[in-house]
Amino acid sequence: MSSSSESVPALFTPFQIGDIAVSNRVFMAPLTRNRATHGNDAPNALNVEYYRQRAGAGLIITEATQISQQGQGYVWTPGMYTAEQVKGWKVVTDAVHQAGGKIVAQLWHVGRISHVSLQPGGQAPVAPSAIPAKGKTYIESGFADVSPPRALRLDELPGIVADYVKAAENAKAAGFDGIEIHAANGYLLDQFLRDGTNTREDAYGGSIENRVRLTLEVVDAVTKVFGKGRVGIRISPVTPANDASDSNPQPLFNHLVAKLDEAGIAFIHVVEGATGGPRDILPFDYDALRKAFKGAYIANNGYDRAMAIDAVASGRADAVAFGKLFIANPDLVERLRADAALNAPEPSLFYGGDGKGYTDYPALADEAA
Ligand code: 8OZ
Repeated sequence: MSSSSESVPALFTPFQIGDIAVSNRVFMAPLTRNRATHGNDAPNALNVEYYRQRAGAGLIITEATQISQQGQGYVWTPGMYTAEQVKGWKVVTDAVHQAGGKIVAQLWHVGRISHVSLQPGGQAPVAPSAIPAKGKTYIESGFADVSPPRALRLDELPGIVADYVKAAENAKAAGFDGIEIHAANGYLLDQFLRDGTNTREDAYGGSIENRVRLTLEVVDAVTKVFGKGRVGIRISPVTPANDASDSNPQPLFNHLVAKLDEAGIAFIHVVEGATGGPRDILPFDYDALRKAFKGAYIANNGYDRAMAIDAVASGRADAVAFGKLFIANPDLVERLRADAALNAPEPSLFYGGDGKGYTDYPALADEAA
């Protein structure tokens, strides 16, 4: 190996993720910020500035974006189902591309993690089974308990898949480089995957083969829109987020990832451990997923510079997605490359509000000025 290739860690080198060429392997994780336009949940000029500032990421994965009103669970999260939302996103993707970045949209249905005030007609949120989650959501008036869900009927599931397809078509029209299916963190697809939330007795519940069915149908359907080289998925095999649980996650996720490999999609994005929390909450063999999948493996959760450099250098991951560090450091790639000091994120400003704690974190260049 030449000395120059030894001096630049692979983390900072270009990579081809499916059909998407990225300039480095420091990715921006999806981050819910609740700053879409009030009233229509369309991205706005403030959101454009936020993403433009972070275009140095090898790949930006947008904040979770609902595929339908039924798929919304928190106030002021952006959607991908109206013309106004697509128009707003187009300005975001243009800005990121102009700044040399790449961006995929994370497509989201919250399932039971919602509140009647956010649902069409004030109806109950939907879920695989009518099992309420212990937890809170955030609505216009502040934190509220999530509303008890109703079980989706078998004849409603094609409509859910159709909503993903429509959202994928919209994401394509909005200029995204691809999409990430959100199948993590206890939202709808994860509720189908894991047996703590799925007690169905039809073809979508019971066996592992049945519980992965809806996720695989969604993957198959959106792949027809974007092509398999521009589709990825986020999973979180052991996270307890949103009251999620499974009695035996290793065979479940081994099977899912083997099927995703057959589908030939571009990447799996894996939340290792408890989302935003301890990495070692439960034993799980992530390398088994890595080995079962020929596409790219994006690692996430609690990585620092040394861990990320090691994960990519060792081949354990192709890229690492950073969340909180990207909130506070718009030029995170440059800072990590230079081993420069990092700004600390301000958690009280994560969800909702204006540019404070959103677009006002300084880049190194601003600090020098
Ligand atoms: C934090 C607050 C609200 C939603 C996730 C989409 O955990 C989220 C989320 C995170 O995937």
